[in-house]
Amino acid sequence: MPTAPALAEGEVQIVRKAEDADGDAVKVDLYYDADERPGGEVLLAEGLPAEGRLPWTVPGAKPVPADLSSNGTVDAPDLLQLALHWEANTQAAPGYRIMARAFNAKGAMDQARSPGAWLTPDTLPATREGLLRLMEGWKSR
Ligand SMILES: [Ca+2]
Ligand SMILES: [Ca+2]
Repeated sequence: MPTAPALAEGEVQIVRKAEDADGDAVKVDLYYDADERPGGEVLLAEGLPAEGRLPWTVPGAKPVPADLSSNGTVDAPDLLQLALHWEANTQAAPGYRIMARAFNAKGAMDQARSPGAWLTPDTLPATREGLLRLMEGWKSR
């Protein structure tokens, strides 16, 4: 689960680990939520084992080009573009949070939402996440 805002550019891994205080068997249901507010969650999978990972293709996820200056390469002008718009477009990107519900055999239930969201912006966001993505693109050119 994302613990902070993270760029989703395709498939992600939803990692879960549920524990029961007195060792009862636990089953987990996973949901996604397309906004910040609790409610309106959509079921992804139910009755999963307490521990494991689920690959998920985030709706609308696509590769985000790091070449913001459109000169064909990831370079210093892209960094300047990012700096000029720093944190101006953070709220615009759609994002998905994950919610997990865990049940034990006695019917006890607990739930948790991911603190962070997987973001699916159209362009590289001028945030820490965008900067990290830009640096990855710069290193690998
Ligand atoms: Ca919601
Ligand atoms: Ca460039």
